[in-house]
Amino acid sequence: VDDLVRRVLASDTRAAARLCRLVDDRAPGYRSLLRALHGASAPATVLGVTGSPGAGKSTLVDRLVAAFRARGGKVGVVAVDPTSPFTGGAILGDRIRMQRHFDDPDVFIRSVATRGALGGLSRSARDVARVLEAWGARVVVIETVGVGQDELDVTLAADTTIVVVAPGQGDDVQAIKAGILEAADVFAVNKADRPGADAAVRDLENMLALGALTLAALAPAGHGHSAAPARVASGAAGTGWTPPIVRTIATTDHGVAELVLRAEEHRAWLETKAGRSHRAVRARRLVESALRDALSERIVSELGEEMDRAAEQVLAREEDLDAAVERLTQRLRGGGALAP
Ligand SMILES: Nc1nc2c(ncn2[C@@H]2O[C@H](COP(=O)(O)OP(=O)(O)O)[C@@H](O)[C@H]2O)c(=O)[nH]1
Ligand SMILES: [Mg+2]
Repeated sequence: VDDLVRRVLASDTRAAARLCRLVDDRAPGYRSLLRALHGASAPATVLGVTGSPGAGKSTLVDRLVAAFRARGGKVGVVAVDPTSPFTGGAILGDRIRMQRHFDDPDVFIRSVATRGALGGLSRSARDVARVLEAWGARVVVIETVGVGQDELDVTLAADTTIVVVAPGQGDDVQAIKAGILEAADVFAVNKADRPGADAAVRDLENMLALGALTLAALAPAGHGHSAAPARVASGAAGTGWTPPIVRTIATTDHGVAELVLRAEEHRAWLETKAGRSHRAVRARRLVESALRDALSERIVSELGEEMDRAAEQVLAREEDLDAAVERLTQRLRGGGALAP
C-alpha cells in the first residue's frame, strides 16, 4: 500500500489534506489511491445537509459538528461550493460560520469547488468524503446547495439527508424546487425565530400528507428497465419513512439536539427491512449517477474534437443528427477504460 494511503489510514491529518489536494487536482493516479482506501476503515455515517442558499446550512452544520464532537470521535465536513473554482465565494463565509471547529484537530473541514465539468461536483464530494472516512471520521457531513441535479446527486452518497428550509427569504415552501424537498429524510425548518416558520411547517406537513414527498425522489430513474426494487411504501402504510419536521434556530442551537435525534432514528430505520430496500434503490441511483458522470467525462475527453466536426456537418446538413450520434457512439464503444 502506498505510504500516503497508510498515513491517511493512521489518521494523519496532513496526509489526508494532501490526498484531498490530489483529488482536487485530479492528479495522475489519484483514483487508485482512493481505491486503496476501500474497506480499509470503519464506515462513517454520512449526513447530507442541503437547501437554498442562505437557509442557514453552514450555521446548522457548525452546530451539528459540535453535537457530534460532544460524543467524541472525529468529524469530517465537506462543503460543496458551486460559486467558484477557487476557494472564494461562499467558503469565506462558511469559514466564519464554522470557525470554532478550525482549531479542533478532530474536525476536518474541506471545501470542494466545481470545475465546470458535468458531474464533477458530486464525484469530488464523494471522493473527499471517502478520504475523510479513511482519516477516521465517524460522521461526515456534506453541505451542498440544492440547485441542479449534480448537487442533488451529492445526497445519494448520504445515509441521511437533512433538507433545510427557512421562512422569509421570499422562497416559501411551494417555491422551493421539488427536487430539493424530495431529497429529504428529515426537514429542518430553520430560522424558527422568524415569522413564517409555522407556515413553512404547515406547508411541509400538507405536502407530506398528500404523499407528494414521501420518498418520491427514489422512484427509479429511467424508463422501466430498472432492476431496482419498487418504490418504498409511504409513511401512511406504516412500513416506510415519513420525513419528520424539526424547527431549528441554528444561531442559538435551538432544536439541534432533536434534529440529531431524528437523523439517528432515520439511520436506525435504514437497518429495517423497508430501510434496506430504500437503500438498495438509492444505491442503484448512485451507481447510475456515477456511471453517467464517468461517461460524460469520457465523451468530452475522447470525442471532443469529433463532436466539433459532427456539429459542423450537422449544421451544413451534410450529416443527419441521428447518424452522427450513431457514428460517435460506435467510436465510444471501441474506447478504453472508463476511468480517466
Ligand atoms: N435569525 C436567524 N438567522 C440565522 C439562523 N440560522 C442562520 N442564520 C443566519 O442566516 C445567514 C445565512 O446562514 P448560512 O449558514 O451561511 O446559510 P447557508 O447559505 O445555507 O449555508 C447568516 O447570516 C446566519 O447567521 C437562524 O436560525 N435564525
Ligand atoms: Mg453555506
